[in-house]
Amino acid sequence: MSSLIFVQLLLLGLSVIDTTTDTWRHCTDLLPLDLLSFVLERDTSRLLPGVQMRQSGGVRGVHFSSPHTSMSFSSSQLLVNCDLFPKEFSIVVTLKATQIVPKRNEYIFSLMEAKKEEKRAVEEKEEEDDKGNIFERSKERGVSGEREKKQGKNNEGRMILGLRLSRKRLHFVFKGHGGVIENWVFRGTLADNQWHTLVLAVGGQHVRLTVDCSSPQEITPSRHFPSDLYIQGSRFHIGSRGKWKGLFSGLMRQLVLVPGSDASHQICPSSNPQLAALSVPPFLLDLPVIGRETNSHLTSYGLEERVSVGLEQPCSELLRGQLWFNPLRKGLYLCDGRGWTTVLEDHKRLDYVLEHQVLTTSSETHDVEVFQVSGMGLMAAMAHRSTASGSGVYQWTHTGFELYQNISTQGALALRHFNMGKNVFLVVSNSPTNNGFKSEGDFSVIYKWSKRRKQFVKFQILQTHCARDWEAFTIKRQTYLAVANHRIGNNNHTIDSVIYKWNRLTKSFEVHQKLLTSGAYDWEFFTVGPYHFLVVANAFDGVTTSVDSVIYIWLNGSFQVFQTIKTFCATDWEMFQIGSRVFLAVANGHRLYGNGPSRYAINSTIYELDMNGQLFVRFQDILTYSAVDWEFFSLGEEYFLVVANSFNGESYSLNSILYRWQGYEGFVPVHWLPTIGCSDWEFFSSKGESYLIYSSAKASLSKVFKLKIY
Ligand SMILES: [Ca+2]
Ligand SMILES: [Ca+2]
Ligand SMILES: [Ca+2]
Repeated sequence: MSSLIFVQLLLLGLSVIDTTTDTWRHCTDLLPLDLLSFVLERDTSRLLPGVQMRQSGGVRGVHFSSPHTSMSFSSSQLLVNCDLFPKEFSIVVTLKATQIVPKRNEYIFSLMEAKKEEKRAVEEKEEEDDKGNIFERSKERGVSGEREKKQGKNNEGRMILGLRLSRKRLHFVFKGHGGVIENWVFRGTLADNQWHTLVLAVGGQHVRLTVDCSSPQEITPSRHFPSDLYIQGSRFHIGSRGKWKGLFSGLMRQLVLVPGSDASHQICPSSNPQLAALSVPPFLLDLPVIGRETNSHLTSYGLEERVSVGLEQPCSELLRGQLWFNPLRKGLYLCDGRGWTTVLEDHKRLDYVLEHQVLTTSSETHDVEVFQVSGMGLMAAMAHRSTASGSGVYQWTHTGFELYQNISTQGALALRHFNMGKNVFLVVSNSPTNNGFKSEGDFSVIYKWSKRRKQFVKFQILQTHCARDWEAFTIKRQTYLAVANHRIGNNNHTIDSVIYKWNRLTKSFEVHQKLLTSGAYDWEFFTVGPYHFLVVANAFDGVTTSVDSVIYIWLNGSFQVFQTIKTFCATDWEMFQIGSRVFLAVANGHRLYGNGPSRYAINSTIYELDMNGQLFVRFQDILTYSAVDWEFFSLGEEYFLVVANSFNGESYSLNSILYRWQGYEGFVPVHWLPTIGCSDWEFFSSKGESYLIYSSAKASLSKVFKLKIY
């Protein structure tokens, strides 16, 4: 890292550098960051203040009614674990701006420094001279490389970078070398009341602006974009620079920051270049058809002004003819003077996620399992940490899960149900060793459901070592159990995990095969055609979290190595199929870097089975925050993955993210679900409704979400 920066500084011809630069971290391995979705979707339970949904020319965008704080967020929420802005990147914007009055500047977005409390007298003087707006003093002399002499006001945080629009120009403004504000200018009228998609690509030697996928305007500035643009403590403001002055007055449909590459190659050519899309917030995507073909006079303004957006409001005679768009339900409704009638509702699609139940548990929970028991209906078993009340079995009722049975456990980490014949079993691991060296009590218990007593009763005890997962499967009508032994004592991670096989004669599970694992965290069994696979998530070998996880294949009665895949504190493998395609997703927990702090914001990867090569190959990387579980499910014709993000390096309260399969583009985020110390997600259905439950390893609660489909 440091030598790379050094070479770049030589190229830039700089002689004086801040010596802290080489300890600052660049943002690397970043995926496209959808800034607009991030602000709009981070709270799906309400419509954000300061923003309205509007439609123009049959296309939806958001209008900013104020520079509200809801449109602002700390850069560290998206640019995690790094101090410097990416030195190469592109920005994709789709907007529609009406004519801007001369000398007015409007900000599409900005990144502002942290506010500084103290001001010096000298700066106060300068501020008076400045009359508050440094940019209006800029004289644009040429196409490129405008240099701002004055520096901004110190008391309210200065601009690090921003994209602003004036009547006939687009300006990319940033803090250049030595803190001098640079202003790169692209001529051309974008504020013409038409939709446009812009890609501004900043590279090492040049800057390119592509408008509507036409040939780009390129400038070669005399001074490059800095490779050491410090962003710690800074905030993004979408549609403004955090104040009324400069508020963007048009409509915005897309705003994506793409680190490391020129996104025009990803979105162009396009069949609809003015609306070429990389990532558009889901609720702006669906285009309601409202008689614009039939009555063209009404199209442009009259009708648009009559679409309101938000949560339900009363429909009265006053509002007759008013259209209302509900972003939560993604429905369009018409007020007939007495009530709302449905104009359009999106069918058979996951539209929103409702909190259905907050279940208070006796202690924190490491694992949850949902299953059917005949005569009882749907049940959930939860591995609770506390010894006092042990773990719990819950029964599903019309209001949600209710505690049904306590199971005596000590530091339960994992559980799994399985069926043999008509019998239901539950295996639970105990790990009191989790808190120190203490080997007694480090075992797992298999319970069998007693139909007579309507309880789980103890069936068999197996010696395990801080067991993190149990997997049950059948091969040729034989039942097997695999345990992921995490460690023995505090330090010994490279140990045997064990495959047990059911013996019909002794009516017990017996050791079938031992496999050497490194801090094993999860087993996943799956079958493709005639082949059976078992994959282990290896988390830690005692030195590093960067270890090989192993996919085994069943050959001649035992598992043999099929493929190894490098993982980083792997905690979960999830296999799923979409059509005939076979995928395997790993949840990566964290990466260790020498003696420095661990990185929790890292990629988790989805692999796809290449049938010809007979290997799993990388399909998509997804940025996760100490991911501990993937859960795949399908609803109607759609496929989803939800990730359990557990920790971002600072907090356990963060969003788990629900991704939707978009075919060629892979999985894209569609819902942000607030969680605390999320340890597991499970999908289940009951009476035609679909639900997700998550458990918390940091709070004594679990939450059930209902998935609404229209
Ligand atoms: Ca598993
Ligand atoms: Ca999983
Ligand atoms: Ca799960």
